[in-house]
Amino acid sequence: MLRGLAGTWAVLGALLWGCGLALLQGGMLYPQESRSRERKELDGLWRFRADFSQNRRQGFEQQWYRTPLRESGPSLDMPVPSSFNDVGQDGRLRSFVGWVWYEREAALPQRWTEDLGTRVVLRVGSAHYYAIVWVNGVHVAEHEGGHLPFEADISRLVQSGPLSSCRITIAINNTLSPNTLPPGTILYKTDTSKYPKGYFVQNTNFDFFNYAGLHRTVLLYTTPTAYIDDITVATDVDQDTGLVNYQIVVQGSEHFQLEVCLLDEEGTVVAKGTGGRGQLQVPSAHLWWPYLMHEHPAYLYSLEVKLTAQTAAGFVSDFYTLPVGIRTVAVTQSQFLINGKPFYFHGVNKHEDADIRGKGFDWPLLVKDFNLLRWLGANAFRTSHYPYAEEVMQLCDRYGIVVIDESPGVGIVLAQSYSNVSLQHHLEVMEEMVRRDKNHPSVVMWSVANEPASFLKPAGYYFKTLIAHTKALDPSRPVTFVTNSNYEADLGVPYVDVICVNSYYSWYHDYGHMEVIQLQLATQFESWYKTYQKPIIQSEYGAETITGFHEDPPLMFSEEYQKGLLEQYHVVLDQKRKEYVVGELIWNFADFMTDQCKWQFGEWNVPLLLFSAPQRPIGNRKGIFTRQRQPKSAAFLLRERYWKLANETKCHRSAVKSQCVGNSPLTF
Ligand code: BDP
Repeated sequence: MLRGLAGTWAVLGALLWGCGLALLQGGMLYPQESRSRERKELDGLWRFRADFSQNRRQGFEQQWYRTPLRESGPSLDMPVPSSFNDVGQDGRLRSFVGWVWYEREAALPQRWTEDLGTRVVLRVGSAHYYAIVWVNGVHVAEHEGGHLPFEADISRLVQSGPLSSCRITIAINNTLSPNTLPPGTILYKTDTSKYPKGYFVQNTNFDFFNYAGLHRTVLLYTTPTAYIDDITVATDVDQDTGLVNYQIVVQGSEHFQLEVCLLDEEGTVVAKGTGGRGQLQVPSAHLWWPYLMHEHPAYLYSLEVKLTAQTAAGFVSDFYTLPVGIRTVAVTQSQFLINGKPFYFHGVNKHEDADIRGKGFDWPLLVKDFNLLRWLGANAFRTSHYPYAEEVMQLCDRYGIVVIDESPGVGIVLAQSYSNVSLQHHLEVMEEMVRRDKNHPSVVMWSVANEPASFLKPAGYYFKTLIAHTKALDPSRPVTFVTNSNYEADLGVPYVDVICVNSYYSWYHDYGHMEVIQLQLATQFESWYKTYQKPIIQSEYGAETITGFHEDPPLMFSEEYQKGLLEQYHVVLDQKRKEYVVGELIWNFADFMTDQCKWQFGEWNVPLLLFSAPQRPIGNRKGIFTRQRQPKSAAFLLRERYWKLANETKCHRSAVKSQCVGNSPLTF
């Protein structure tokens, strides 16, 4: 039986999506080249300086943005995209908290500076956490939040005189407060017998390193002065006809025409339309199916949009092509449906994290990760615990990897982080996130937070408001947050569509006692289901493992223990997935960096010799792959399981067979 509102997305979503859009001001289309648009990436070496002054404000006091950075003091070479923390040899930079300054010159093509019909935009993919941007010393943008893009129209600046280049300065501050997302606190240590004057540290309540810097591409792109500002697509299916509802926002002209054209993968036009809003009908549509669920997963159409607009300078045209996957998402009391078929999430939680570059975007790493995901037979991941790079989402669309798209709402555990100031910011972050990711067919659910203290009194109002707002922004997708609270105490779960629950049985308690896992896990599922009658995803489970550490019978931290613990979970998951459990996501895809503390290893009394190079006694080792993406024993176990699950839940047996290439664990 379809449950209330949740079950009606497939129908209502298509009708209501226009309402949500009204809440979103301005678009954030991925910058692409087209007949009317150029793009110039500014990746490479930037000049860099960390402001080590006592109050971290010397850069503002001396106005470092007014002149080239080399004139106000020494600077370093800093690669972009990359975190700044791990590339240098200065230990102070690794744990630096405060303002850092980036700068580079960008050469400007003559047409960009002379053609007043060209709009030049500066776009920053991700600057963690707070950023201020100047072009030639003029303030052009400010942005809060480290994981989502922002941009500034700099046409006037670069077209104001004969310029062949411009100087871009970006100041970034990684300081977190109880009201930022994620939250954090600065702790001043005032005991002068132990700490120098003004000494402070930053505390966080999340388990990953607070890498900072310019993490994604910074670029310049152009559009005509009248341009396609935003496109929103919501799809539906009627019998075998695909319905593509579209809405287009134009800026820069009141007088324009829009033509839209939907092309299949062969380049054949399958539907056409005109105007800023409408529905395209695609008879015998190829649906967008998840990886391993269909013989042709991830089918993408192309929506070509052409704008012809009247401007003071005459008629201009703008072209933008959006990949479109036709699919539906719905939730029942016990199922998650994609295209009306039960979908079981078998996948991973990830982090944007790697050696040296930290959270910096890196194509080889990205492609390696997707190859590993497909090798594993994973059909889904959660963007734990913040939105990932846009290129990641694009690959998910192309490969059929289903995404639970999570906001940076991680570590919301202090009462102050439930204040109105925090809530207002969280609502804005959800707006930015929905605006950026709304058109990805791979995104099937929004997660507004991870493991908040959802048992605290203000959590009820907070999550009610946050989830309602997210649904208003996008009525076409279910909304959740990931909980580790007790089912009786959780005040946020009444508002979610799918219950996502994390547990670490026999890891954070009952150390070494894997024999209790089945009972505890079954009780967990039954309690949640009895209370809410909503589908459940085991959104995290796992164990820390040091590659090459073997103990049989299994001991904690050994490869055998990680495998054994997972196997205990799988027994219960196999029972409950026949009822209402709709997914399992391992924690974690790969080992990742965390703050230094005694927690990760010291407390566990693991022999020190285990930490000889290349192992380091830091970081979270719950990966089924190492940080360098090499498999631990558990990866092979999961691989066998995921391919088996795919085989059971596929729509067509041939679907899996055709993709079961190489040395896949399945036999036919
Ligand atoms: C969960 C968190 C995750 C941690 C994991 C762990 O959601 O971020 O890394 O535990 O402790 O509570 O490994």
